[in-house]
Amino acid sequence: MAPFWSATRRAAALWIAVAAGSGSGWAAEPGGRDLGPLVDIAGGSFLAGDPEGEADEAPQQAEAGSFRLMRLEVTTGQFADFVAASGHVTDPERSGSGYVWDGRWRLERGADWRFPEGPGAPPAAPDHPVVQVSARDATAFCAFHGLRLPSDLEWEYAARGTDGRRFPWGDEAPGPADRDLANFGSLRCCAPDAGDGYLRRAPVGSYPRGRSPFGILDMAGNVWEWTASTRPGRPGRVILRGGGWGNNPYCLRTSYRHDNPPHIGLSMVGFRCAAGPG
Ligand SMILES: [Ca+2]
Ligand SMILES: [Ca+2]
Repeated sequence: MAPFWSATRRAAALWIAVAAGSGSGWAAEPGGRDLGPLVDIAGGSFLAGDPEGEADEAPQQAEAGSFRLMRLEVTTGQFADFVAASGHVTDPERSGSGYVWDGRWRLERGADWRFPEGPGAPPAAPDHPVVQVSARDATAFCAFHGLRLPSDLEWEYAARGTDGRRFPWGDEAPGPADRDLANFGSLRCCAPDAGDGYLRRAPVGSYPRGRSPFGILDMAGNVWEWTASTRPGRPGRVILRGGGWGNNPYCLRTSYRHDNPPHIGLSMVGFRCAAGPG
């Protein structure tokens, strides 16, 4: 039996044990929401990087092993079930604040995964990608389900496949006539734009035309995704991939990287889990 399913049964048992005392006000589903499909990705050689990108995007042939990756970003609902079952307290909850974009990045008191823009703003929707979770929180969620975060290399392979395409759907950046490819913004950092239907986070899987060659959704945009990899030359900084709702297409490229410390949460950063080698 795959570790994912056995982990889900473990989650169900734990939910029964502790959900009654969680007191979060969030409705956790008995047994826990499952994580949706994990896509089988056969290993192979692929063209990584982008000749028009940053210094660390020098084109090169790379080798990826076989693994599996969630088809969708982890949702707030799935994270609520995890919290109810495990009692996990996130880094932003411990520190008392998370980073919010409102024309600039600033620490907002009380911003957490339930209230990503702060306690005075609307709560997160269950079908939206969870945000205000640190790399450590993301790692804990994946481990609870018997999974892990994807590596930097695995993430790029899953986003672009073997042919060196610059975006999950092909080489062309999304333009005014291509507003159903991804949820993104109009400045490198940052300018939210509702032309694609959403100013901030969109329900996961809202842009099927933007799927990767492996059929994985939202690899460009919606929320940045934590990886398991640290940034070479920047000790202690964890690589993020894919761009988010406030970033322009330059940051949505399959080879573009950003990095952050592992203990902070932001309103534009989430994750998805991997398994394997598959
Ligand atoms: Ca948008
Ligand atoms: Ca994403």
